[in-house]
Amino acid sequence: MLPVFRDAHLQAQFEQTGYVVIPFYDEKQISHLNQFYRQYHPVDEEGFYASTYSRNKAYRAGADQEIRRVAAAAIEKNFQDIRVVAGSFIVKSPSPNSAMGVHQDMTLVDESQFTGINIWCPLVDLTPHNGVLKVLPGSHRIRPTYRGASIPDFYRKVRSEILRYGQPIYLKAGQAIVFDQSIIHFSPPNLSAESRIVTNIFFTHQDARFQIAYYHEDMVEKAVELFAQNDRFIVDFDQFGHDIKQRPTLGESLGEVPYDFPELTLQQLEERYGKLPQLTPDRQPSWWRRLVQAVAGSTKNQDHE
Ligand SMILES: O=C(O)CCC(=O)C(=O)O
Repeated sequence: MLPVFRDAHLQAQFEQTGYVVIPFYDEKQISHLNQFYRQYHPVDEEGFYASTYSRNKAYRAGADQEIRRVAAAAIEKNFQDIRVVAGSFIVKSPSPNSAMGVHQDMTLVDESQFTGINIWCPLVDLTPHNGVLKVLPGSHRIRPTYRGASIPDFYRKVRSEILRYGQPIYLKAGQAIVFDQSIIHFSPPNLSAESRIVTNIFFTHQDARFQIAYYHEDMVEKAVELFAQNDRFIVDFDQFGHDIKQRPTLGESLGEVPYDFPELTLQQLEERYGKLPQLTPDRQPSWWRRLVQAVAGSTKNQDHE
């Protein structure tokens, strides 16, 4: 990929594992962003909620602008030749229903040349109980795909195993994980007493153009249709939180490519990550059992930035 980190070691680590951890906000910035979020949300939404889901464009745009403004110095310090596309809040209010299932983020750029990257930064310390992000290291390299809420995931048969392979990234407030959007990731529910507020900033190389993908399962030759999008896409796209599985109503169709992503098997997963020990039912935490039930046979149905 074209380098985007100023530090060559971070760039190499990012390419190898699909993520790195960096210091990002200081205490003043954390406190400011908390207050900013609270102006819009004196009361949190139920469970998992991203500002990109909101139908309120003023809120989506306001969050975007303020998060970018506050993060500008840290972005400048760490990255080069990039285009910052969107900032958003991702919040998990305390609820057993706030888990985010196993997924990769939707395709947003031409990944044969570029990488879509998230800077995901919590405003609270993460613990095993408040919705820590878990990643499958190196999974961005398993195979190239097009991804989107309408497109079947290539790892759909091994979702429950992936839940066990996931590595928690215990960030302190203000530390960020910078991850390749194609890494497989998920997060357990927030079972603590406080909301887990995160800012997410999506960026890519300055030369990348946006494209999203939609799956035509009704066609005889199953196909993925690509749609070019302009730079306002993430803020302007209304379908994120609502009809994300429908054919996009925004953007210009670039035509179709065949859908051809072989499914990941348990054997392949074990070859990469080693065999898992047997898990007896009494050793399964209750949130894990719920998450397994929730993801069994389903896909992440609300993609977002
Ligand atoms: O905030 C979370 O817990 C999950 C976020 C996530 O999966 C994403 O940004 O794609």
